[in-house]
Amino acid sequence: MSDGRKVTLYYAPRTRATGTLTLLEEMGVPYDRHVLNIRAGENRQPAYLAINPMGKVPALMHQGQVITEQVAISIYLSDLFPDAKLAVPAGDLLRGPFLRWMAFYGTCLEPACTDKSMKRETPPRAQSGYGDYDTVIGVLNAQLEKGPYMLGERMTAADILWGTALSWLTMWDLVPKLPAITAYAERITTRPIVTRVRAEDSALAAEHEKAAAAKSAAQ
Ligand SMILES: N[C@@H](CCC(=O)N[C@@H](CS)C(=O)NCC(=O)O)C(=O)O
Repeated sequence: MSDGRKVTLYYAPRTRATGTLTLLEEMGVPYDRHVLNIRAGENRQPAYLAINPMGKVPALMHQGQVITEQVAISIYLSDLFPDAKLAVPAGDLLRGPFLRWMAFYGTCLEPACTDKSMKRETPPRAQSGYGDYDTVIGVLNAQLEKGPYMLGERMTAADILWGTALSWLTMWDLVPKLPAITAYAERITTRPIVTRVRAEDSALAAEHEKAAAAKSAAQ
C-alpha cells in the first residue's frame, strides 16, 4: 500500500490477537502479520519485548509507532481505514456510545470475567471498577437485547471485538448463555470471514502446540 497506512500485526493464534486479525480481514485492508508461537515462549524473547514490553499480543506497528491493547488497536484501525465502514468517527452522534462500549469491554467485562474464572472474591462494589459481575452482565444483556448490533442497526468494529470474545466467554461459561448474548455472538461468528479466520487460527494453534511440545521434548 503506497499511502502509508500499511500496518503490521503481532499475532499468536487462539489469543486476543485473533480478534484483531478478524477485524483486519473484515476491513479487507492490506497488512503484514508477524506470527509468534506463545506456546513456545516467543513473546518473552527480547526481540518481541522490545516491541511490547508486556510480552502480550496483539500489538500493532504503524509507521514506527506501537499500539497495544486490543481495544485501542480496534479503535485505531477503524479510524485509520474509514472506507471499511466499521468506524464511528468523531462528530458522529454514536461516537460516544462506541467509545463507551469499547471501554466497557476492557474495564468491566474482562476484569469481571477474570475474577470469575479465578474464583476471586469481588472487591466491595465501591472499590471495584466494574461494580459487580451480575451488574456487568445485566447491563450488557440489556444493551444486546436492543440489537441487532451493539450500537443498534449499525455494525461497527465494536461488534468484531464483542462478538468474537463473547463466543469464547459463553463457551467457557464465564458469561451466561442468555438468548440475546448467544444470538449476538452467533450473528458475528457466523459471518463468512469470521468463520474462515477462526478455522485458520485453530489450525495454526494446533501446529504451534505441536512445535512447542517437540521443542520441550528435545530439551
Ligand atoms: N490487555 C491486553 C491483554 C493481552 C493479553 O493478555 N494477551 C494474551 C493472549 S490472549 C497474551 O499475550 N498472553 C501471553 C503471555 O502473557 O505470556 C489487551 O487487551 O490486548
